[in-house]
Amino acid sequence: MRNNRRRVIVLKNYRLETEVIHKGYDSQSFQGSLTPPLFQSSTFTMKSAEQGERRFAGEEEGYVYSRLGNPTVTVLEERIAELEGGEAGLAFSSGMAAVSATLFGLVRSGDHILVSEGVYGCTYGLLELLKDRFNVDYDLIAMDEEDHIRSYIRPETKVIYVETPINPTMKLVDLELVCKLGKEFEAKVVVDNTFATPYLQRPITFGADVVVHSATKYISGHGDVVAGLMVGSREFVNEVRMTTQKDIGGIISPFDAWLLIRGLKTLPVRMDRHCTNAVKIAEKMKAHPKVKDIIFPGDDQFPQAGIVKSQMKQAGGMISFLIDGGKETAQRFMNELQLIKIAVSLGDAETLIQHPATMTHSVVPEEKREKMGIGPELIRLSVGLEAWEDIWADIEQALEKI
Ligand code: 3LM
Repeated sequence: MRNNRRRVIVLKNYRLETEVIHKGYDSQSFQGSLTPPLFQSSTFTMKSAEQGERRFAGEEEGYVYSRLGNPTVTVLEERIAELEGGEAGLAFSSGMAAVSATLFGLVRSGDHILVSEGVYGCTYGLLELLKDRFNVDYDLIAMDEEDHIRSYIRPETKVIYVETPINPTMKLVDLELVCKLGKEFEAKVVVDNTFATPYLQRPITFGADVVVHSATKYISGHGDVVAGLMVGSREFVNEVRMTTQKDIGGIISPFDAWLLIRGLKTLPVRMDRHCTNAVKIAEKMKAHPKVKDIIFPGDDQFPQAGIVKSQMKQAGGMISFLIDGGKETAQRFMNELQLIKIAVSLGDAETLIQHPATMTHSVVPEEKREKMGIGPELIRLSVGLEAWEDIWADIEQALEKI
């Protein structure tokens, strides 16, 4: 944070569990306030007209207007950059604001984006919008085989965009492989790290250029904020800050940034519990005769278990599963739940359940949905922080009723 008071520069390289609590904030610069102050101010006063001129000309550092920067938001941006291992961070009003500002910052008319076969429904919507209105083409492809990926790369391919784990099919993308191809073909690799969070997976350490997040999810962790984050090189972050973010305007509110700073402090402890709860629930589900299949990266028979091992610290807190009987049975099962809430979003303290084909991914045309692996039998569970025995008891009683 910029401030005239005594500033203690902390040079130590702490571990992630420490940086989620301390990075980007020096309490002694702010009258000893343990928590970063909330600068709930739209604008910043100048000492003189000349100072205003210098700040607008970029000749003097300092805050001007909260669409261009805000001290509370700066703490969050420095913190997420450190956690992801990138040079700089940028906060947004939603995950989609982060995804759209990133893509608008990277592509021009005539370019091509290579996309993992399966992305969040509104990211798919954005790709369609880019194609229809801005002449930016894209291909959704399985990214398991190197030769298959290579066969889709063209001279116009400027971005490789992946989610891993993919929402909601839980397929993984090998980050080392896509980053290698990105470098070879000079395409920027963008990774949506929402499902894993930097605690479980750090794409930049594999060579990714940009990481985006729906901070609405695990980073907030409490279901009370809609926000997005992006991390990349200082040059790219500055460019997005001063172009696609400044002029399109999807900035985070200082209060929401403050809530995310608070949420981030407990990210590692929350993630540990989400992950251990998910392992327990997945084991129980797998053994239940009414569950046709589970798709969970923590399962020892998960087909991409090798990728979990090579790039994730733990398998995460999301489980997708199938029960026989199509949409009607899936909905009947969901309606029988008592503790678990039917809601989109994920990563909250509360266990949430949703039906992707009719909810989060309903905007994706059926034939593309099927290709992504999102059929009417698929149900997505965001395992919360409750006692796993209570979560399982609720699932079990609902399964018994169908
Ligand atoms: C959901 N997902 O329930 P926001 N990237 C990923 C996401 O999962 C999401 C975004 C970006 C869900 C939201 S559906 C109406 C609710 C991997 C969001 C976009 O703009 O913060 O919602 O993030 O899967």
